[in-house]
Amino acid sequence: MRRNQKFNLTLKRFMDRGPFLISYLLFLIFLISSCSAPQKPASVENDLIVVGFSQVGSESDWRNANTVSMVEAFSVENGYRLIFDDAQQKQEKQITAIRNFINQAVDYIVLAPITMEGWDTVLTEAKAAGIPVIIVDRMIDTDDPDLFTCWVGSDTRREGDIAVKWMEENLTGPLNIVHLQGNIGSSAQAGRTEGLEAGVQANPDWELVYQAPGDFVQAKGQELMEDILAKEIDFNVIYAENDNMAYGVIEALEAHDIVPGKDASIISFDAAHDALQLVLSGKINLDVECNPLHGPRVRSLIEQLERGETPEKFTYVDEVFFDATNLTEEIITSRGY
Ligand code: GZL
Repeated sequence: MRRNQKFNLTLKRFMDRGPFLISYLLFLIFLISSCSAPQKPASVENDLIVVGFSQVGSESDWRNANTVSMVEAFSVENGYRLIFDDAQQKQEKQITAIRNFINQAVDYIVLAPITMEGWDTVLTEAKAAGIPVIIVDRMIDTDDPDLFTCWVGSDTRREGDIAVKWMEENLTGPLNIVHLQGNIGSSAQAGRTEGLEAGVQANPDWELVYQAPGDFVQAKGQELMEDILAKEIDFNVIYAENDNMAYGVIEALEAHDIVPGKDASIISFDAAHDALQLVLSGKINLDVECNPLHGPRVRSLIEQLERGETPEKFTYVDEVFFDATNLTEEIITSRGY
């Protein structure tokens, strides 16, 4: 549906809502016309592609880098007006944001879903409104693939498999593994957990001695590590499902004179800048990349759709891993996050 058709639809909805809204609209027009601030010429505003982006939150270095990438991609200079919503890690806030985007008749909805379940109802509303939905980063679980146009993100099960293969090749068993998980029910947590649990099944001298959700948050990672130390659980490997939880683990270990990366091996995910510095310093033994720079990727998908093309339904990002053998300061400074 074109933007002017949407405008008519929105106007109809507006007019149907009675005289109150009409007088409110007249008040708003008066208010805007009396503002002295220079307004962009209507022709420019009208030609911008309006994108409503529902972001998970700001829980990690990864998430913040993802937000910056999206904001930079959907700039006015690039021909977009971005309506950004930070859901503060609450699915209900994401659902509300999507409904607001529908009411504003945006041209595209981009959703970074905090969890896999619970999207069918609101995405059905978006479909009924004729607004294409692009899913970015994590996956959703739905029986109706027509509820979203396309998806771009990481294969987190593959990330877990990369970590397990590295552990098999570089760590000598028996391994007593502490497992700190991300948001339970997110595809990022599910994939990395599945990878580790398959590794434990395949290696008889590996044992999961502790498993708990740290929600991808540094403070929770530190809290869980303190709990493990207080319980005097015997461990020699920590598998943290993101860098921020690994930062918290390292703080707790060092507060107890335990040398991270040596007294206990640390496996992490994301490969954020600060974490790669910790790989260089030997405090993190392996960091599996999960690339957050999705802004240009999502913009490319939208531009295909604007040209009337049909993008791939699923686009996976190529990712690598970093350890002491393949990481340099130059690589760290050359990376975008
Ligand atoms: C991964 C992404 C995860 C990161 C965390 O695709 O969803 O969420 O690994 C982030 O750092 O919080």
